[in-house]
Amino acid sequence: MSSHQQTPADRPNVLIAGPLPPDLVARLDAGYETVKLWQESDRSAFLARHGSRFDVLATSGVFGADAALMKQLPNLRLIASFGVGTDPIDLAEAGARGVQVTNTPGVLNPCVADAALGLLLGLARRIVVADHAVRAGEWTAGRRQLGTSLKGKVCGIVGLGGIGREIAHRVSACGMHVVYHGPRPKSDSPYPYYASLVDMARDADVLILSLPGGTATHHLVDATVLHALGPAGMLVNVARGSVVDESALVEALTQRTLGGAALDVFENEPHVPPALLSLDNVVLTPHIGSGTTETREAMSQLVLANIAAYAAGRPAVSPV
Ligand code: 8YV
Repeated sequence: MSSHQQTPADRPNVLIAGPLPPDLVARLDAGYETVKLWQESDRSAFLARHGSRFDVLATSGVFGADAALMKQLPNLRLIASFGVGTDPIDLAEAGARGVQVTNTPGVLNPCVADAALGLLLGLARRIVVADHAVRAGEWTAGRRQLGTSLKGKVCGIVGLGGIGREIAHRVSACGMHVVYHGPRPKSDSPYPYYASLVDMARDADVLILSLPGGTATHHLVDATVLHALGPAGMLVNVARGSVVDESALVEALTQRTLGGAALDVFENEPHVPPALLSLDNVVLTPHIGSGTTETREAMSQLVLANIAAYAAGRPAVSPV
């Protein structure tokens, strides 16, 4: 058996990296030997003493799995991640150690795309600002700033993968013209492709980010891109905070060289730059793109299916 094949285990020992959804944790507890790493008061001491016990790590696109953690788990065979993004998982280290990595692709595409559309509408139609005004008893307090229509506007999607395509359908239904940017054109896409993100930002009214995070896309959206999007332009990010130069974004929003931003993700979550909190041209949500009961359940089921496949010596259901 090569080191890249999984070793079947009767009853895997599952280390749970962080507080995954309680019903997923309960089902892991019911099926396997589990330890909740975040509940250990001295994590390093615990791992030094017991790290060799675990063959499965259950983690997420937030908690990840770095090389240091993998080194403390010498018998690790499977990293089952709750989420599609693998940027906080050191895939090279996992590969070198023969550790299988699985994630939860596909099942979250529609809900993340819904979140992107909701953020865009919330920003363009000033729904969040209007809600605050009504709650503050300001319905009749002066003239309200009008919103921006989406119809006929150009929506530039950065990353036309599964989520990006779902976003494209939704904004098309609002009458927007879709264009896209990514590492290469997609032969099966009907939308115009831009090899240059700056060129697309210059031509677009809205940029929606739905690309993977990680070193390859770090600060892809920088001051130049934001400047090209311009004072009427809107940025929506449901991808990763790391893909945007957040300092440049704060500067552009406060100086009004960018029209507005609707952000579900941030560079240093859960930290949100304080300068954003008082702006009326932003919408801020706490990484809720996949956060519906239905989608989180589907994600949980995929995590469980991948661990069950490993336990039975079967191929992973959704390998990375
Ligand atoms: C989170 C996500 O993983 O799928 C992803 O990559 O960012 C989200 O779905 C999820 O919220 C778990 O923390």
